[in-house]
Amino acid sequence: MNKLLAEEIYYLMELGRRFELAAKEHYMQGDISGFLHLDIGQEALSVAAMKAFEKGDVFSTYREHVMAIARGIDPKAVMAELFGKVTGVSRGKGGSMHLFDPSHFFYGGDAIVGGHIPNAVGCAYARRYQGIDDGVMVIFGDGATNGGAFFESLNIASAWRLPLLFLCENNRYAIGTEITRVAPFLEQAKKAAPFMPTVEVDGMDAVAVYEAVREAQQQIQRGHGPIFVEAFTCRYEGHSMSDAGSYRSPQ
Ligand SMILES: Cc1ncc(C[n+]2csc(CCOP(=O)(O)OP(=O)(O)O)c2C)c(N)n1
Ligand SMILES: [Mg+2]
Repeated sequence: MNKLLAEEIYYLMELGRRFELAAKEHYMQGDISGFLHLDIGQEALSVAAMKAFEKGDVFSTYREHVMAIARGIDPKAVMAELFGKVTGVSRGKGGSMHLFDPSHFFYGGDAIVGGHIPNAVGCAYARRYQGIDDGVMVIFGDGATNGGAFFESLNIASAWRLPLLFLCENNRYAIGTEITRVAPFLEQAKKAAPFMPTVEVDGMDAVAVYEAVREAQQQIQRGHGPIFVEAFTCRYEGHSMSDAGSYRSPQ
């Protein structure tokens, strides 16, 4: 990675952290209503994945403010969306969980855990039909891999060899549930392994994430079908602003 890109990634991580801290403050003051899920701790993963996957379509979870900013969406439009203003990226109708901007090929933000994965499968199918080969990336948490929509998506994306990059942000928790209480193993890539190549990476290492996502995008662009990247990360805050996070030790 060259110095300029490394500096840009660091700048975006720092901007993302400050954005999230400002959002937290405004939430506590009552300026922002509804749900608010902060990305604090996971910025290396969010920023590096976006910078690596610069061209192509992106579908994400509700923990997506930093991704939207790293995608190139104006931070002011993201913050305005949290405030429910018409100047927001989704015209104030989406809120924190539904940042949506087709001009940046960024389709959310989705409040339904795993609900956006089949949407990304459909998009990958459409893009191949259209002859556009940039690829599609879908980002989801470890908890989403326990849902039926996830397995159905692995199945059909694999059967049809779709240009789809599955990116799992494994922060070990689905709200207060530690992943190994509801899955037989920590590594969720094992669920995808029968269907497609899998890669595991340290999600706290921006350079490693950048390289893994870039390489994965090149693979799907070659028409070899989908690929699964799992990045291990850590959210430092509670699941959302309504979670005190008392079920975890500081360690
Ligand atoms: C279908 C569905 N079931 C349950 C919920 C409630 N819910 C919201 S977030 C969440 C945890 C998801 O955890 P994970 O996928 O690991 O993402 P993370 O929040 O850790 O980024 C749950 C169960 C939901 N929004 N949608
Ligand atoms: Mg999780």
